[in-house]
Amino acid sequence: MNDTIVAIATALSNNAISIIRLSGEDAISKVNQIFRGPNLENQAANSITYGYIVEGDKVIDEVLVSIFRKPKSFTKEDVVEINCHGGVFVTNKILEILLSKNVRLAESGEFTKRAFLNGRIDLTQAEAVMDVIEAETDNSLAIATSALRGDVRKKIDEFRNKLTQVIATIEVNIDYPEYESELAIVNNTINPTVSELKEEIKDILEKAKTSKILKQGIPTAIIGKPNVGKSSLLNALLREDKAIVTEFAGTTRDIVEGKINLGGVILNIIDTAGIRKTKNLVEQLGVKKTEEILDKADLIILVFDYSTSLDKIDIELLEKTKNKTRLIVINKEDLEKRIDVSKIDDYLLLSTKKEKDIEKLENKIKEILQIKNIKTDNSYIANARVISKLKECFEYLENATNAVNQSLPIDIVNIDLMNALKTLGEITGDTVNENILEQMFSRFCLGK
Ligand SMILES: Nc1nc2c(ncn2[C@@H]2O[C@H](COP(=O)(O)OP(=O)(O)OP(=O)(O)O)[C@@H](O)[C@H]2O)c(=O)[nH]1
Ligand SMILES: [Mg+2]
Repeated sequence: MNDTIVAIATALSNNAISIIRLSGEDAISKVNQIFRGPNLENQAANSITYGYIVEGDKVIDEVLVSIFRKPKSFTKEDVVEINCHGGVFVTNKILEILLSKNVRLAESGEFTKRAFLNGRIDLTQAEAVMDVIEAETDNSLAIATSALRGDVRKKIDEFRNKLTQVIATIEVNIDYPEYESELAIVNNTINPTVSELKEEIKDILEKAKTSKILKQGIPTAIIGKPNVGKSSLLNALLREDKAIVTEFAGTTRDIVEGKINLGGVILNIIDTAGIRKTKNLVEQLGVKKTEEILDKADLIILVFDYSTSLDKIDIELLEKTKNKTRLIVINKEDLEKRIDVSKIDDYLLLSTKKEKDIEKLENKIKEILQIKNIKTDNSYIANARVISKLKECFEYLENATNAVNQSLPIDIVNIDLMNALKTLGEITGDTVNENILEQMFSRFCLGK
C-alpha cells in the first residue's frame, strides 16, 4: 500500500490560483481533517466541493477541492486537488498544515511514477508527460502528445507481439523438433518477421534526427571577425536588443544566446566573440570558447563585412567551416564594397538594418535546413532513451539475421531474438530496473 503524498503542482509565484495535489489511501481523509464545508469523505468521484482550509479555528483560505477516487485518477489512487488562492505564502501554508498531519512531501515525478507503477501508463507515456511540459513548438508538442496518448507504446507492443510469436515458434521447435523443420521456420517465420521489424525500426531511426531537431532545436552559432555585425544579426533575428552592439571591435566577450522559432523549428542561436589574433586574455578566452561552440553547432552562420576585404582569418574561417552545414552572410550591404567574393561560392548579401533582408535570411535558413515540409506522424519518436533502445534492438535483430545467414542452429538465433524482445520491454517499462526509474523520474518537476 502506498503512503499519501502531497506537493504543490503549480509554479511558486504569486498567481491567480495554486493547486496542491495529494495522492494515496488517506488523501481524502487528510484534507477533510483541515476542511470546513461538506464532509469530503461523502463526496462523489470527480466532484468539486467549495469550502475553507482551516488550522484549528483559524480560516486559512477559501478553496475548491476536487476529488478523484481510485482507480479513475491520474495515479489510480485516491487523488485530491486543492485549488487555493495563488499566493506563495498561502500555498506554502496549506502545504505545511498537510505535512504536519503526517502527509509526506512527494519526490520529483512521484505522481507520474505511481501512475506508471500502478499500470495506468507505460514508461513511454510517463516520459511524454515531461516532453509535453517542455515542448516549445507545435511540432514538438505533436510528437509529445502522440507519445502521451500511447502511440509509441502501441508501436512497441506491436513489435513485441510479432517477436514473441517468432520466439514461441522456435521454442516449440526446440521442444518438439519433429513438428516443423528448422529451415521452414527460418524461411516462413524468422526471416519475414525480422526483416519487417528491421525495416520499421530503421524508418523510425532515420526520422529520429528530424524528431530530435523538432524536440531540442538546432544549435546554431554566429561566427566571424570582430565588428562584422554578428550581434546585430542575432538581435535582428530575435527582434530584440539582446546582445550589446557598438562600433568597437571586440564588443562581445562572452557568448549571448537566443531562441527563434522558424516554421515550427527552434533555432538555439549563439552569438560569439569575434575571432582575431589578440593579446587580451579575456578576449582570447572568448575566442577559445567560440572554437568549442563551432564544434558543437549544427548550423554555422559565418558573417563577413561587405566593406572590408577578406583577410587570413576570414579564409581560415571559411576553411574551418567548409564541412559544416553553414550559411555565409555578407553584412553591411549599404556600405561601399571592398570585399572580394571570388573565394566564396554561395552567400547572402544583406544589411542587418533592413527587415526585408532578415526575412530573406530566415527563408534561406529554412531552405538549408529543409524545414519547410515537416509533417509529423506517429513514427516520429523524439525521446533519446527510446531511440537508443531501438538502436540496441536493431543490432540484436541484425545479429539474428547474421546467425541465420551463417546457418547457425535456431536456438542460437533465438538468443538474439530474446535480447531484442527484452530491449523492447525496457522501452515500455515491462522489463526495467529500479535505477532507470529513479533516474527518469528525478528529472520531473515536483508535483508532477
Ligand atoms: N552600416 C552598417 N553597419 C552595421 C550593419 N550591421 C551592423 N552594423 C554596425 O557594425 C558595428 C558592429 O556591430 P556588432 O553587431 O557589434 O558586431 P559584432 O560582429 O558583434 O562585433 P564583436 O562583438 O566586436 O565581435 C556596429 O556599429 C553596428 O551598428 C549594417 O548592416 N550596416
Ligand atoms: Mg558582438
